[in-house]
Amino acid sequence: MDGPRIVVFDIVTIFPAMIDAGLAEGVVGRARARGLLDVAVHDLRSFTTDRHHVVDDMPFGGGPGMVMKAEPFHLAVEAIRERRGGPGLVVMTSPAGRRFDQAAAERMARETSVTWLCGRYEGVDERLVDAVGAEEWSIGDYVLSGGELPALVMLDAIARLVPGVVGDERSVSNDSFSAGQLDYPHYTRPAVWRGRAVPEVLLSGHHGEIERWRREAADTRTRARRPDLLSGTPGLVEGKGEDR
Ligand code: 9D3
Repeated sequence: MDGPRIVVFDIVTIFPAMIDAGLAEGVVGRARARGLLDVAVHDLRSFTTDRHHVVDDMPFGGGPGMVMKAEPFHLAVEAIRERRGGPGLVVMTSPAGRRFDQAAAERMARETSVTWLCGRYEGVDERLVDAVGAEEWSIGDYVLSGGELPALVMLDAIARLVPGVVGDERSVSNDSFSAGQLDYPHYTRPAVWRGRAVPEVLLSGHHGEIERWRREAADTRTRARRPDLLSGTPGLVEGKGEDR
């Protein structure tokens, strides 16, 4: 994978506690504790200038729901850029954004810093995206309640690519090596569990045969479950379909 670059993440949200909770544990939590990642969560309301800390307003043209105001996000991005000493990548979470995938994670992992602006309600004033030079990204075709979980998903995928964040570097290079096809099935003790036996070959000690069995099992699975991965449709490997 690439060298140690982006270790700086900023997230702007009206629900900072939601982000804090998602970053406290696991691989990312440990990487923060070890000083490998610098993650700062910013409460959008702290960038409002009115007494009631209003972050949303009615949509021009009418219609249901509320729209997030541009100015608090703009002030947040200016403050973050000042503090980080550079522009960095700004990501606006949006159901109308490009679909985030492993190729996008690898590209973002080469940035010096990434800032997420988490949308809520019906979305954010369209003028903000252009004003701060943000990229709009979605995590998939299902309806969520806001951009906080998507920001955590993207951050996690990117953080894993930062050298040292995942304890065993072999896991990361294995992910990259097997990109574009599903993993083979895994088994652990006991060898027979509730009447179900582990495939014989895995107990044989014949490493060549085990390798071959795993390759074939992965291939069978991929054909059955995700034929799209084999047909050159946008997928995991950079330069192997992703074009937008
Ligand atoms: C028909 C109008 N809806 C768009 C699909 C309105 C709408 C639904 C959900 C507006 C905002 C949201 C909140 N979702 C996000 O902000 C979001 C999201 C998502 O819902 N799915 C996948 N990725 C993302 S990134 C941000």
